[in-house]
Amino acid sequence: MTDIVTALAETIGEKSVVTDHDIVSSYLTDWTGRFRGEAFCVVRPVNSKQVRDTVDLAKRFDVPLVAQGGNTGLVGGATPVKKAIILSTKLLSGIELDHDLQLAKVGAGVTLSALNAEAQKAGLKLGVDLASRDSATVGGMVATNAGGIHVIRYGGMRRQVLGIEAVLGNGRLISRMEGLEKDNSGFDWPSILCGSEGTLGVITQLTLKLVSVPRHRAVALVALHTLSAALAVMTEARRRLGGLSAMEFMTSNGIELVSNLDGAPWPFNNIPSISLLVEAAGEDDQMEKLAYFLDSLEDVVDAVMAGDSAADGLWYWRESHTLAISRKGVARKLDVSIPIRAIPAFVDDLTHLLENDYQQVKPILFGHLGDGNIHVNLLDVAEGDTGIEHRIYKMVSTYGGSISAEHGIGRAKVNELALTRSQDDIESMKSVKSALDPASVLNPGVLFV
Ligand code: 2HG
Ligand code: ZN
Repeated sequence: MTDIVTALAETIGEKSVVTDHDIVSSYLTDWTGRFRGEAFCVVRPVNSKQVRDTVDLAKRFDVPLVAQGGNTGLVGGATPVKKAIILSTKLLSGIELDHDLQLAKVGAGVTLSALNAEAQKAGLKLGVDLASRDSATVGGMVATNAGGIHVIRYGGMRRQVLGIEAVLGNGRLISRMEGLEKDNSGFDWPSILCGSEGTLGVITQLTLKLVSVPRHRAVALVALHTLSAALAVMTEARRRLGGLSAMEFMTSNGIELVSNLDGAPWPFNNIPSISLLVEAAGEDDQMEKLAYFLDSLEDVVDAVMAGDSAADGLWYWRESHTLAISRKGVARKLDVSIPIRAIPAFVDDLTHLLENDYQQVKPILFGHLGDGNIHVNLLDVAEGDTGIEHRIYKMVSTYGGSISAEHGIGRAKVNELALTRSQDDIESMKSVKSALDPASVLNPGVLFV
């Protein structure tokens, strides 16, 4: 009997099916190094027809199919739970821009940086931005409904998608690529597929909205004593800082780790308990506006500012967190959403829990304050201890938050979903899954148990 690898090679061509052990193994570990999987081969389709053929064969041979973009996910969502075919979207790489309508038609495997490099020529960019921009693909960003650093201004990935093409698990090709701003002719496929983590369909192409690149920006790094003071700055910024485009917070543990990278000197004499990064962007010079805004604030211990290209120097402190943490070990990554007003109380409770029951654990908290999104990174958790995550997620649920703000559920949180989604909710999601992927070939073990 023909095996799946031979059938794939015969159908979509040997060149598109990789079996070389070293190459295949580079797809089998997630970015964090925490999740590993096994694969029969890696398929690299160059068009939607090859994707469809791959899905059909996965169904015929009853073999799981896992789509993978840049492999930058942090919850193991693109690393097979059961031995699978990995479908790499990397060669789905077309980019077509409509400058006047500010739209991009792109292959799912286009990286965010590649899209922005093209869009930049016309003074445009994608509204969503994140530190893994050089590797993260737009298909993966839609599949996980990525958020990033400018959600406060432009919204997350869901808000950027005007059209989608995907091969569903049932083998059907959905193509709604026209980029219609208005289309109420039934279910909205971008909404259904956004955040579905490769469990309903393989995204092949997208029509994305672009935004104008603001001519100027200014960034301030603000030293504060407390998170409540940071929330007060945010409330004021929302009210009075017209160009507000980012509001990110960091804590002293994280700044210390980034300092150890020796990439730049920390701009203050001391490391404050809270550092807030505030960015304003717009058509006119932003430095004066931001300085005026900062001057009007109480509770600011210290602040430094940088404009335009120098702003990246301050962003360095925020964007190097993930790397600096990974240099210290494999962290438990709890990307949680908390109702904004409850953030200080939640962080207090979390600190008490760790001080009382997990003294050896080193927490690093940072994230997108404007979105109520805290990246709780935990280093030095005892191997095999899942109780710590469960207790924190339970705490999140008592605050009315979500156990995943922007990274997804993946494999990492699959047993915790019921903490912040009801049984009716989960069963209804499962019904959608079995309608669109009846044989359950797409990414089994991710999102649902
Ligand atoms: C970020 O905001 C990313 O930098 C990664 O979402 C967060 O490493 C993390 O926990
Ligand atoms: Zn983030």
